[in-house]
Amino acid sequence: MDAPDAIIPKPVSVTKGSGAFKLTGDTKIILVGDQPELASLARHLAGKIGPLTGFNFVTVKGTGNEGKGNIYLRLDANTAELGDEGYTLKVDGEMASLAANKPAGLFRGIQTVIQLLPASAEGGNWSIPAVGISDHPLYGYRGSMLDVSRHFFSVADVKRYIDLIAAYKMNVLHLHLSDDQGWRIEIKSWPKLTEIGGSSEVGGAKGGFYTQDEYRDIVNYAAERYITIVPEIDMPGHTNAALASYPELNCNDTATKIYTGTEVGFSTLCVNKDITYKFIDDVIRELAAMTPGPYIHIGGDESHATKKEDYVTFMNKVQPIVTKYGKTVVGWDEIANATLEPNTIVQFWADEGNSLTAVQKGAKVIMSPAKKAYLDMQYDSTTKLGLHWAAYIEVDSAYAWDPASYVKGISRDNILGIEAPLWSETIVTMDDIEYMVFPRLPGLAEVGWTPAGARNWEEYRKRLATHGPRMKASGVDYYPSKKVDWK
Ligand code: TNX
Repeated sequence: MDAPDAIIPKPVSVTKGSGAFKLTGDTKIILVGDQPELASLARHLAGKIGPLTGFNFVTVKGTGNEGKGNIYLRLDANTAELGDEGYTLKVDGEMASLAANKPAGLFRGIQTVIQLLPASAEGGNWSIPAVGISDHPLYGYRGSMLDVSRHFFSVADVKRYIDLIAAYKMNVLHLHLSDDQGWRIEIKSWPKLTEIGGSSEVGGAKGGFYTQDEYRDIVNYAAERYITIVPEIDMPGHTNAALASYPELNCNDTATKIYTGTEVGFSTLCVNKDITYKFIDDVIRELAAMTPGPYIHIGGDESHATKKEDYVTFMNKVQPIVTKYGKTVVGWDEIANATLEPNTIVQFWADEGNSLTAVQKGAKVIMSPAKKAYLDMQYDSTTKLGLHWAAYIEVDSAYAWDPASYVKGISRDNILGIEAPLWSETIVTMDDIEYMVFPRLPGLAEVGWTPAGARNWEEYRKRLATHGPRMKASGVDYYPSKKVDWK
């Protein structure tokens, strides 16, 4: 299969030309425009294709008329109709020109350029096939979630995860920063959250947490890849780590014990105490101050230990705290039972009724159906890692669904985008992450990028097969599904 036919996610329009542009040691990356972001985009491209090809790509500013033999990166208002992440790419026998209205579009286009190069080249023939591409995403929110609470993952692991999802043009990483088993973000006004609540994880190992500087480092690393970090503090349930850290957050003023199991639904903040809202205000204030992105996720799932009326009272009090600090609320679908703030976003995971209620209340929805998008679900009954309470999800099942017709009554206009969460009850190492996430994530990235009418499993599985060597070259331990004839 020719490289232009194998791009994931599938571009909106691809026209193949004849011939190819051969990269050499003399190929320059030429930046057309004065915007400072161009330099870091060029560094990103050179940082990927330099080590791949062994060439040292010199980056220079130019006019665009430097002629053949070069790769051009250009910010161009003429591509505005393709949106903030759209781009055009023109490759002929002499040069490659990437243009976009915004830096994010150039970053997405760079991923296409990388995929047009072979994963390895015999005889050093590093050529980009002649092609014209015009491309832009269907949904503005295309993300994945990493549960760093059940098992903690290092800053280096999170950065690697960011790189892996960036290659498939995802633009959101949701970090599940607190749960019963661990509190993973430093809050300076409540230091025991990490001292006690961050000291353990599922199975009883050491756990860990991100200092505020480390969190900012993750945020910046993601931003350089045009990825927004969405931090989640899950509440009022899934809060044992906080309840173990501070007795006053419990209704009986007694701290709970550290929890290292995997049950859900047993913990709750004390909804009727003022200190609870002081605590939340402090946490959200500090979190908002270190989060440039627009969203703060307040969880709200499986609060089985909270009375229903208490849950509604709680969510009605907490949403305004988030908006007070200038952020938009995101919550799991149960939050639809509360009065929703005007911009609150609801993340569908299990309950269609809740999600329909949200839409009826005017909320936008993030589609994360557990039966399709949950990366912790096992592929089949022989998979050693993962769970299967929602479904077994083979690679074809994760791919072959349409967010805009999955729930009757929720259509394109109601949907902000899609997100594929990886819960980590059974996930301990980066290798575990890679095995569960790949190869399903590229398909889910395409679900968010490419219109459903342009997607079909039989065609996609052939494209995915050609990504085997690419994943291998990146050291990704993917699950070699029998549904794909791997190359
Ligand atoms: C349900 S999904 C949960 C998580 C678990 C997950 C395991 C959601 C909002 N809550 O607490 O980790 O199932 O698949």
